[in-house]
Amino acid sequence: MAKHPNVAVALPSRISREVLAGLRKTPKELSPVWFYDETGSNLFERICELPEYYLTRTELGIMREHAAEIAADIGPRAAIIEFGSGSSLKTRLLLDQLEDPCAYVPVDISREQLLDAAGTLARDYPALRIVPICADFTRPFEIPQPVLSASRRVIYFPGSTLGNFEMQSARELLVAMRTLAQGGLILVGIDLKKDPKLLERAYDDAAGVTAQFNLNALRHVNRELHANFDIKAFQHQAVWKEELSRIEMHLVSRHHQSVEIAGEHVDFARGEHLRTECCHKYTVESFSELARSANLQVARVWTDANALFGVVLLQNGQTQ
Ligand code: AVJ
Repeated sequence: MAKHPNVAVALPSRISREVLAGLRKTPKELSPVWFYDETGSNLFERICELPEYYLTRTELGIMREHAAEIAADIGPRAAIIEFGSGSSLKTRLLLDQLEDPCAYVPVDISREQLLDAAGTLARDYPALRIVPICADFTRPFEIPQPVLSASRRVIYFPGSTLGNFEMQSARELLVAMRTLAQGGLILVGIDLKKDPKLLERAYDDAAGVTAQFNLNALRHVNRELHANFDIKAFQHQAVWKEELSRIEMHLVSRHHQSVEIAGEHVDFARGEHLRTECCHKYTVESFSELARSANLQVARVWTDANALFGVVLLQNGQTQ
C-alpha cells in the first residue's frame, strides 16, 4: 500500500473499521492476512524450514512421490487454477508431470509475489501459458480466455490454507471452487489431525520464529493503520481446541494496556487473548463430510507414511 500513495488515502478507513470490529469482539480477533507483509512472508518461509513445522516438507514429499499419479488422474490439456499461489513450488512438481497443460492461472492477492513467481515459472516453462490473476480468491474473479479452451479445469489449493477458514466459510469456498471448476477437479492440501503435542510444537517452535511471525502482525497493523501496539507487551501462544479440531494462534496481553488504532482506543486486560489465526485439522472422514456438504466427493487421497498430511482430489458430487 505504501507504494501506491493514491490508493492509501481511500483504503485505510474500511480496513481500519474491519480491524477495529475484530478487536471489539469478545474474544478479540485479527485476520491472519496481517501476517503477510514482506517481513511476515520471509518469516513464513523460515517457518516452512523449521524441524517442528512438518506441513510444507510433508506436502512436498507427497507431491514428489505421487505427482505422476495425480497428473494421470487429471489427464491432458488441463488448465490449473491455483488459489493463493505464493511461490508456486508445489505446482512445479505437478506441472512437471502433466500432459500438455493448457494454462496455469496463479491467483494471489500479493501482486509482487504473484508476478515474481509467474516470471520465474515462465522462464522454466516456456511452452506453458501463464496467466496470473491478482485477486482475493474468496471473491469472484474473471476467468481468462486460455482457460475457456481447456479440456478440464483443475483448482489447486495446496498448503492447508483451507484449514484457516471456519467450517461455513470453508464450505462456501469449496462450493465456489466447484462452480469455477465446471465439472472439473479440485486438488487440495489438508493437514491431518494428530497428537496435539506435535501440533503445539509446530505452531510454537523452539527457535521462536512462529512467535515472531505472530507478533509481526501487530507491527504490520502499526505501520498500515497508524496504531501503537507495544510488541513487547504481547506473548505468542498456540492453543489446541479439541472440540473444534483446530490449533489457534493467540497473542496474550502481558499487562493492562490501551492501544490506539486509527485514532480510536482499544483496551486489553492483563492476560487477555487476541486470536490471530485458526488452523483446522481434519481426518479423511471429517474432510470427506465437509466436501459432501459442498456437493463434492473425494476421488482419491494421497498421504505420507505417517499420515501427517493429505493431498485430496475432489470431484463433483453429481457425477457419480
Ligand atoms: C499458511 C495457513 C497453512 O496454518 O499452518 C504457520 C500458517 N501459521 N504457522 C498454517 C502458519 C503459523 C499456515 N498456513
